[in-house]
Amino acid sequence: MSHPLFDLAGRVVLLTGSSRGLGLAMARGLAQAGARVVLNGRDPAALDAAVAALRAEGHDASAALFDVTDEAGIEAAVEAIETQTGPIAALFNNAGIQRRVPLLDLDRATWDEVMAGNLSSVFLVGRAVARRMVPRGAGKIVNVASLMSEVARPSVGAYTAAKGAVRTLTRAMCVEWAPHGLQVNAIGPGYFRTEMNRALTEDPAFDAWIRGRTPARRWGDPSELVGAAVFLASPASDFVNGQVIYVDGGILAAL
Ligand code: GCO
Repeated sequence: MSHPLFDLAGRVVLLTGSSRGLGLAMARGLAQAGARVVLNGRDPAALDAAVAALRAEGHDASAALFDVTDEAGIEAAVEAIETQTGPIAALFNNAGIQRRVPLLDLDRATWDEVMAGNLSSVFLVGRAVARRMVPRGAGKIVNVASLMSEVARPSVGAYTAAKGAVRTLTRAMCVEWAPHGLQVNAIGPGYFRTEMNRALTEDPAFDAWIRGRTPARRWGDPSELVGAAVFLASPASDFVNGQVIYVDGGILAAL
């Protein structure tokens, strides 16, 4: 029996980029806490497979196929969710892309792609959902930042810039929407075993470096984001605003 402050029964939660990885793990955990999860992705097959898997586990899951960089598609999808599934109680802006290229070699098109997928998407989907939450006087928006919102490493400069902006956009959303009853916060994952990071986890030298730099001496498992996700989607966080909760094994605490 969960504490009533963490009960998500009946709450509609939209998670962008949730066909796999961190997004799917958070969706599964939120559904386990009672939420009616709406998964999003651009690949119909992957999205349908993810929804089917959650339904097979007994959860209330549905699909919303749209590109988080397509303004018109976002608007149509959010309207459809609100009318067909119900008012969105929580939005997780989780979708993101990684392009590992040193800044000296980075072309403008790749820079723009990273900014669109990691930052503009947070604004566009956040604005569409907030336009419906604000009149209701309630809603939760959780942006997925990163340990790269605070620190940098070579070859991921565009991603780092975007994730740093996600941290401050979270504060900007907070100051404008908290007066209307919304809570806007972020989760900052450290290094997790995901498909996006396969090139890193399978590199023995990088794997050793991360284990050495992380006080917990290991990579995170996507399921370990569920606690922070349920907290930020639930009544337990009704007076938490503009914050980033880092789930990183301690790496940001360490020199
Ligand atoms: C990298 C990784 C990192 C983290 C991500 C999680 O190439 O260093 O992709 O960016 O995995 O930031 O928050």
